[in-house]
Amino acid sequence: MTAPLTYSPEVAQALKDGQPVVALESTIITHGMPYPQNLEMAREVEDVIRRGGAVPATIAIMGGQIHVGLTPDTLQALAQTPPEQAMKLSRADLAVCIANGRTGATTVAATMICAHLAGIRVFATGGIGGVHRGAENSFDISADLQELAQTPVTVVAAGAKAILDLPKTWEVLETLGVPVIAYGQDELPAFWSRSSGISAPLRMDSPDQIAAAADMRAALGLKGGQLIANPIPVEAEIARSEIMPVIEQALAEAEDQKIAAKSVTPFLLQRIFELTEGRSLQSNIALVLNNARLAAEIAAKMAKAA
Ligand code: PSU
Repeated sequence: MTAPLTYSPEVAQALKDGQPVVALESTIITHGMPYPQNLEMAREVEDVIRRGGAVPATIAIMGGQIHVGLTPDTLQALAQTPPEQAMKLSRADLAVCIANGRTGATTVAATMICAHLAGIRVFATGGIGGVHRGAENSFDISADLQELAQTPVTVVAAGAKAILDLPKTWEVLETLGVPVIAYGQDELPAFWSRSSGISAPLRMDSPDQIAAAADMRAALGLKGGQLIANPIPVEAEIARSEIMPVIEQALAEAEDQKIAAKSVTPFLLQRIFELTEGRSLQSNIALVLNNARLAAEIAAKMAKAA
């Protein structure tokens, strides 16, 4: 039995020709942003990748298949699927969803698995999952971290989402042996803000360096990927001093309402959206586009080196 992969014609051709391809996830579409902004973001991000000279491959599970590259109609249908009708897939539930013919959106972890199966080495998203605040009691740690430790895909994100316990997230990544590389600055970014107050373990300043590091990891036989922490553009950022109280309020509400497990992140993103009157969503979209731009450049360097 082989993995049931269905490629869009554009992605199939690019992979066959060794052209640069960038994977994109679908949980950000179904669970991370409201309609219609999610659809606009998904379309724009694909355009940014095309303008960067690469081919976008948005990944989602439908009809017992892993779709790698979606048609415009499928993308629209996915963006309009209510979150409760699409499974939020990570490593644990990916196979169940495919085997049972259900519809599923891939998180960072599941997208990495599918991208690797398809032979795609670069993936752009907003922010990875990580160690949730209070994890010392809840044990809520995203499977995204383990995935970065075992699947060889370079993930471009604006850091981990700032709703998380960022210092603990970086500690776990270090323990797991994941290279965390800040792009163009010495400090780790914090999703909506460029700064986190935490210095980055590694720094790189060009797509060339990132592509070379990925190739070297493979040459050394080291498992796993690398995380590129790309700061949000200055004009789109929400300062830390401004966003932190909002995050605190959303977290307190989540605790009061006993929101748990996979619902925590979507709940917090939605509350922060309401509390910032939509600004957090504008920033989120801007950082995803910025990550897509860099991912396309990295994919181009990797394709050239191959
Ligand atoms: N980036 C965003 N918004 C999102 C996500 C990423 O800008 O909603 C999704 C990714 O799919 C990531 C998931 O894997 O959030 C993390 O969810 P959790 O914290 O439940 O592991």
